[in-house]
Amino acid sequence: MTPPAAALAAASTTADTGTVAVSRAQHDRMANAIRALAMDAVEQAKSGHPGLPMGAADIATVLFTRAMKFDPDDPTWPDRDRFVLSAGHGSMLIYAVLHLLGYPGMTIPEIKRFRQLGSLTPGHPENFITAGVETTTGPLGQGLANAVGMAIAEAHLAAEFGKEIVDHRTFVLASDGDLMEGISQEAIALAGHLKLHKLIVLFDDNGISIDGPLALADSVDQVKRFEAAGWAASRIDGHDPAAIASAIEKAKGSSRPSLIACRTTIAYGAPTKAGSEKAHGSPLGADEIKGARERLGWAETAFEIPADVRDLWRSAGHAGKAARQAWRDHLNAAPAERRAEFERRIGGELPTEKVATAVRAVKEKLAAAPKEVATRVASEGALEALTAVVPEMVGGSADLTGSNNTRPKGMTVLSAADYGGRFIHYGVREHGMAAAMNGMALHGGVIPYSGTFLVFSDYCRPAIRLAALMGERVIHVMTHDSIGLGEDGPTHQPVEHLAALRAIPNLNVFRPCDAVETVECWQLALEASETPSVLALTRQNLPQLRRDMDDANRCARGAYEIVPADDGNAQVSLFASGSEVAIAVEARTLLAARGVSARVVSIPCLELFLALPEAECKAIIGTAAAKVAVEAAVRQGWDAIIGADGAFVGMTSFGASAPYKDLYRHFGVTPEAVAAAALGKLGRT
Ligand SMILES: Cc1ncc(C[n+]2csc(CCOP(=O)(O)OP(=O)(O)O)c2C)c(N)n1
Repeated sequence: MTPPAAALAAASTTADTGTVAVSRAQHDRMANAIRALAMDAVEQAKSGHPGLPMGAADIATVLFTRAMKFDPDDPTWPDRDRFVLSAGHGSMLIYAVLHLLGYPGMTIPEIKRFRQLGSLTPGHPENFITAGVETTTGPLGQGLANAVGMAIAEAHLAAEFGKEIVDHRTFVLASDGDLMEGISQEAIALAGHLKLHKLIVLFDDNGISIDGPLALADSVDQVKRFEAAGWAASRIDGHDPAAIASAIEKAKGSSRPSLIACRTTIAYGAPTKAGSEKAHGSPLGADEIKGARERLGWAETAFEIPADVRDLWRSAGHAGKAARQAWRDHLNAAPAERRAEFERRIGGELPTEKVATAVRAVKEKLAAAPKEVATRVASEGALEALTAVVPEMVGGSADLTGSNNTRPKGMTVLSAADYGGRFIHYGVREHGMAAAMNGMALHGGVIPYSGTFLVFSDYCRPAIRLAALMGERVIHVMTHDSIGLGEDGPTHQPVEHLAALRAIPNLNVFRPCDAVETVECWQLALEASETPSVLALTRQNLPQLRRDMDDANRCARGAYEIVPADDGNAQVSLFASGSEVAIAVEARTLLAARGVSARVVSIPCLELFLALPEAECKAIIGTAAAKVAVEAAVRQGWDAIIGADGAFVGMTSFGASAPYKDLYRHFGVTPEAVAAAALGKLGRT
C-alpha cells in the first residue's frame, strides 16, 4: 500500500536499519492508535488491562517502527529480532502493534474478540495461538528470563553459523512486577555474566502496580541494580520518542546487555485514571474513554484506524522485507551442507537415524557388559553418545554438574568468551535456568537440557509448566530422585515431586530403572518435539535388569512387562518405577518361594502409558487377582493402575537423614514389604 503523500510528508526510510523515521506529530498519532485500540478492546471485552498499553505506546511505536528487524509476511523468519512482552497482562499492546503492522490474521474483528474463546487475542499472549507472539507470558518475570535464553541461543548459533546467518537482537518490555519477581534477579545476573549484549530491556517504569503506588512495596533503584549485575543502564522519559530511539541506538552499540528505564504514566491520556492503579486492570468506562480521545486528539470512532496512521504503520511493517531478502541471499550463498544443517536445526528436525544408531550402540555395549550403576551415571553415558550426534543439544546444570552428570567428556563451556561452547554453568539459579531453557527452545536451533536435584523441581516449576503449555522440547535431568539419596535427609529427598510433576499436562516424567531404560528414556525425550521431559534419576547404584539386547525401545509405551510370571498365569502384578523395579523383582522371587506366581511391570513413564489406547493399557495392567505398586514416593497417581483397592508400598511422610539402605528398611520400602502386601491382597499371611 502506498501511503498518501501528505501523511508521509515528513517520513523517510532510514537506510541503516530499513525502518521508518517519522515526525513527532506522526509518532503521536501512531502511538495513539495503540492507545485507542487498547481502550476499545478492553471496553468491549469488559475485561483486560488498558493501563500498560496506553503508557507504553510510545516505547512500542519507536521500537517497532524504528529499531526492530522483522517482516510480518514471515513471522518465523529465523533472523528476526525477538520481542518479549514480559508483562503479558498488557497483551493489547502487542495485539494492537501486530494489527497495525499487518501481521497475518490480526484483523480488527480479532481485536474485537479480545479475550473471547478461540480468538487470536487471548487474555495473555500465547505463542502457539498468535503469529508474532514469541512466548507465552503472564506469570511475571518469566518473559524476561525467556528472553535471556533467546539471547543465549542467538549468541550460540551466531558463533556456530556466523553473523551472516545469525545476527539479531532480543527486546523485552518489562514492568515493575517483572522486576519485583525473584526470577528476574536470576535472569539479569546470568545475562550480565554472559555479557549478552544483544539483549535490550525496556522497563515500563510507571511506578504503579495493582495495589497502588510502587512505593507501598518496593524501593529498589533498578538502574543501580542492573548495573551491579553487569548491565549498561539508563533512565529516560518514556514518552519522548527521540529519547527512546537514541537510548535504543546506544544500547545496540553496547558490549553489555542494556536496561532502559522508561519513565511513563500508566494509562497515558486518560483524564482521571492516568497515573493511577485504577487503570491497571479494568475497563476505563465510556466517559473516561471519551475524555481520553479528546485529550489525545483522537477523533475516530471505536476500532477505527485512520488511513494515514495505518499507512505509516504498514510502511514500517514493510521496511524489513529487504533485510529478510538479504538474509535469504546470504543463506543461499552458504555452502550447501552448512545451509542444510542450519535449516535442519532451526526447523527442529532431530537426526532420528543417528540418534537410533547411537542408542543401539549404547544398548549393545550394555548387553555385552552389564553395568550396575546409578541412573545418573548411565545418563552421562547416554549423553556422551547422544551429544556427539545431536550437535544442537546444549546442556547445563544449576551448580550441580558433578552430581547431575550432565557434562559429558569434551563438552566445552558456553561463556562470554566462547558462545560456541555447549555447556552452561547456570549458577545456583534453577528457576532462571528453566525459564532460560524455555527461551532457548522457543528461539529454535538448540535443544536445551539441564540438571538439578529432583527436589528442586519446585524451584523450576512455573517455568516447567509454561514449557508444557507451550509444547516445548526442553529436557530436565533431575537426579537424587528419592530417599535413595540418603544422608542429605528430608530437605533433599523428594516425596511428593513425582506426583506433582505428573499432574502437569503435556509433561513426560521419566523414571528409568536401569542403564538400558535410561538411554531409551533419553531417546524418547529427544524425540518428543512438542513435550518437555523430566528424567528422574538415582544417586544410588541399581542392578541392570535388562540384560538382553532389545532393538525396540521398550519404554516407548510408558510401561511393559519386564519380568513375566513363571507360569504365564500371574496371581500378582507388581508395578514399579525407577529404583523400585529391582525391589519388585526381588519381591517376585520371595513370592515364588511361597508358591505365588507374580509378574513385574516396569513403568518408566506413567504419562506415555496412560495415553495408550484403553485396551493396550488393560493388557499391560493384566488381570492378576492382586495388584501392588511400589515407588519410594507418595501414592497419588498410582490408583490409575492399581485401583483404589490395590496395595501401594511407598512413602506417607517426609524422609530422614541416614544411609539409604537404612532408610529403605526404616520406611518399609523393601521386597519383604511388597511381598507381604501381595500376600495380604490374596488373603494369605
Ligand atoms: C507471578 C505473578 N504474580 C502475580 C501476577 C498478577 N499480576 C498481574 S499484573 C501485576 C502487577 C502489576 O504491576 P506492574 O507489573 O507494574 O504492571 P502495570 O500496573 O504497570 O500494568 C500482578 C501482581 C502475575 N501475573 N504473575
